[in-house]
Amino acid sequence: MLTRIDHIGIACFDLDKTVEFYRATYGFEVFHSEVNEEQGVREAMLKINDTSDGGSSYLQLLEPTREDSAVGKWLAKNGEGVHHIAFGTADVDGDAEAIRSKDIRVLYDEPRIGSMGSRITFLHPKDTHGVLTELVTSAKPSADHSSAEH
Ligand code: CMX
Ligand code: CO
Repeated sequence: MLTRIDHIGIACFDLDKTVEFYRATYGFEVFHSEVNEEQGVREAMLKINDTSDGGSSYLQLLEPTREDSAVGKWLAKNGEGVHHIAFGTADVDGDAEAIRSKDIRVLYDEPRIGSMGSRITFLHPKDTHGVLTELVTSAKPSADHSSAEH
């Protein structure tokens, strides 16, 4: 079950300048930052709030590490802006399979590693009314306690 907006992914050309914009304009601070080579991004997670399912909601600021990455290609075509939305779930495997059975393309056979050790997968934007959609199960044990047993 999808129980929160885990994050909104925002593509930018310069992560440090964009982080500074969000800090100076809204007061949001970096909660976590990392490079994910598999996804081809340098990213900063800005925590917005905790959620009633035991998880949290973030903004995910994304700078490509290479031009041929998903974010690099998207930026070259569209410029900066909202790149994807991510829903949080206790059971990314089960939810991805349920969605796949509705003939919506799930991009990975098995979830991959995302921010902060989470497990992630994506739905093809051409099958979701134009919105690149990510599903996330947080690595944090206290998060998503509504859990896979349902
Ligand atoms: N939102 C909406 N539509 C998108 C899109 C996006 N973010 N990215 C691509 N598209 C559209 C394109 O506009 C294009 O449409 P048209 O054919 O009508 O022009 C179509 O999808 C194909 O796009 P493309 O530029 O040829 O790109 P690819 O097919 O090579 O890749 C996708 C598209 C979704 C498969 C790829 O972006 C992907 O694998 N994304 C998942 C991984 C990812 O985004 N990682 C970065 C974030 C990591 C994280 O969140 O942790
Ligand atoms: Co994301």
